[in-house]
Amino acid sequence: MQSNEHPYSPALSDAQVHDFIEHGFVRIDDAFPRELAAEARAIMWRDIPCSEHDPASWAYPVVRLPGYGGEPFRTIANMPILHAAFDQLVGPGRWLPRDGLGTFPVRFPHPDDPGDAGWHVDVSFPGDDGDPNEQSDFSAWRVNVTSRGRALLTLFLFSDVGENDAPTRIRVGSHMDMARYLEPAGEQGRSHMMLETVADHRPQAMATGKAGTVYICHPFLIHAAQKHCGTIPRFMAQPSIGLAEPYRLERPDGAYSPVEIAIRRALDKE
Ligand SMILES: O=C(O)CCC(=O)C(=O)O
Repeated sequence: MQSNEHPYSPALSDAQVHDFIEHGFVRIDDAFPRELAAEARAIMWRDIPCSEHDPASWAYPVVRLPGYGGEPFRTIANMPILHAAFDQLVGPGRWLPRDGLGTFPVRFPHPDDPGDAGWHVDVSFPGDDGDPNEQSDFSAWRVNVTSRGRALLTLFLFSDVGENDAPTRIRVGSHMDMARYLEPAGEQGRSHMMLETVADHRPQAMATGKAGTVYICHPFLIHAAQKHCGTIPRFMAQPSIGLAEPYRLERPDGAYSPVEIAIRRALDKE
């Protein structure tokens, strides 16, 4: 496991950091090599119950593959440009490097609704009333205003994703609305959130790009999957980046990260 104790040189320009604070995400092209994306897809096709070369066999709108560790996933998760960006957005030493990437929702061109395309943020902790033996039941998991347990949401594109290829939909700037929605719930945060209408006035962006593109998102960014209307299956991982120490909305030394600055701005703290 690579350590993140030594800061990298900056990967993002000041303008990109500013955009991250305002819009809630930043896109990094060529964050990892296309060749590694192809290698990873070949591994994943072995676990998919249909044939890569026979579209007639694509019987499902979405197949969720379990998390992958090992190569090439470990290398992709730990590209220096990504670590450098995490340093800039979260703070050196404040986030946890990953061994691999989490689950992959692989989306296929298919007439059926995928059934999992609602607007949401990813939940990040089980809550004190959760059954410790049922940690895999995410239905009661929570999010709070300091994003306990989650530094960032990331979207790693493993196939070329155009407008028709089920790009993840993003409500631009919705992380600000989400911060305001979470603040009254305090430390315990919220679960079972219905976010269809939260930030629905915001413009939408699509997480398109070539294989090798990574979107780094504020943990409160409201996003949604969508039906695949193209021709090539879409491969994407959406791992969370964990926190090495909690985010803080009050720091005596004023050393706020861009993630914290966005939350503070939403709450009129700066
Ligand atoms: O597949 C996508 O585009 C997004 C999926 C997603 O956000 C999720 O599964 O939580």
